[in-house]
Amino acid sequence: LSDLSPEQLRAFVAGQLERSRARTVQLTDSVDTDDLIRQHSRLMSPLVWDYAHIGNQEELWLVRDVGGREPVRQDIDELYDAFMHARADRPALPLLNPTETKSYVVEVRDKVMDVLDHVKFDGGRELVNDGFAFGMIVQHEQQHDETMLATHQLRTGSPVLDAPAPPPGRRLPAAEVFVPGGVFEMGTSIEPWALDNERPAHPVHVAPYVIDTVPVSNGDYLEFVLGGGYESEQWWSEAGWAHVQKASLVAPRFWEVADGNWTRTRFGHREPLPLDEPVLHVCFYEAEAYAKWAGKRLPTEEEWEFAARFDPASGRTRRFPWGDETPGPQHANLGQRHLRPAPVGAYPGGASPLGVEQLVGDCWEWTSSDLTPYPGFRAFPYDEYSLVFFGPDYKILRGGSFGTDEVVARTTFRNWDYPIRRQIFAGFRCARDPKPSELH
Ligand code: AVJ
Ligand code: FE
Repeated sequence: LSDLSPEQLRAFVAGQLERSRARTVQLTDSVDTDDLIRQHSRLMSPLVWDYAHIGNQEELWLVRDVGGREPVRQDIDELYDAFMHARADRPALPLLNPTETKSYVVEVRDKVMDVLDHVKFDGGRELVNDGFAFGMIVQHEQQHDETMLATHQLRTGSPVLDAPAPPPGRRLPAAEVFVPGGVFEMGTSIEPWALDNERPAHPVHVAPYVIDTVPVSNGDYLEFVLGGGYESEQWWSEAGWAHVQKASLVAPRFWEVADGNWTRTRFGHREPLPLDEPVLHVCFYEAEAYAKWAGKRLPTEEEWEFAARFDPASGRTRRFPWGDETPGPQHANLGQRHLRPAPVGAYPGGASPLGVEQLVGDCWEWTSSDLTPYPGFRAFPYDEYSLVFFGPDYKILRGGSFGTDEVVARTTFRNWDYPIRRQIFAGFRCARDPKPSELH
């Protein structure tokens, strides 16, 4: 982006804004008014809340702050402030109805396009440098679109979303990859639209480890289920075992079994469990327990990022596993192009130099790390994006899912959630310490 002329940057921003809005409109126009207002799960907002919240954040940052314009609807700020009302309480608020919501977001967007026409990208404001504020708002909308996609998955009734099947899987050259470790540059100081918690770039030493070539599949995970994994305390952490008992977990969310036939529900379709597809809708505790059962562990986020970015030939830290090019359909399953993870082995074109695959896209991957600030972290442009979440309550997820847009799916992007959450598109891969014989 730094190489673009102001006119090229303006066109790029306009294209990104348009793309995210088309997705938001698809996710909201595909259901009726009733479904927009309804609470599909206490874990989620009504879709119409996300929709207006997207417009409200855009108004706050781009119309008022960047543009210095008069507020469009200051009276509704409080309703759409995520910190004022818990998701479960949002349906009871005097929210804008779907028609009001649509005209509100359109009115905001019209003003934003005018702000974009006049903005000076090099006017000395850090918020506007390289179009950052616009990039932040595009990513905000795309992240809420993924959240709305998760709401669609929780919705009951006939299917409304459709997409072509992902590419086929393939047999892998090896189930695991040995990673020699070393020092790499973690995080970034140069990605113009990277968010505050991804910054700054800093050297990190990683000890040698072994990591799964691909995410754990439904077939792999089914063995753990059938092997009594959920009934055996020995595989679970103390907190994990307490949770599995309390929540009566017996299998990943959306799985069902009848007469020994396993099925799963996906956006309103019940279908045979696809054994070669990465497992989805498991919480951190389930991922951790599976890894222990398999004689392994979850990777740290340092190990995940090293596997995704380190090029042993040059010693350089890459942008993406496959190089510096932005993701294309040959690299990764992103952007709701397919409404499911692709089978394992489906993306040889997305392999890292070490030979690790499907790091980007398909499913978010739980890591063993808590959400903590990098050395030199500075909250920007607001404390409520990351700062208020730092601490031991949240676990880091990496890599993005089939529902993550490419504008979000940087290899430095850090997602986080509570270790009990399963409604997000999360799976995992395992890692382990090398055996002494593997170190020579
Ligand atoms: C980074 C995905 C955890 O959805 O809660 C959206 C992103 N922040 N609005 C979330 C976010 C403010 C955030 N996650
Ligand atoms: Fe938000």
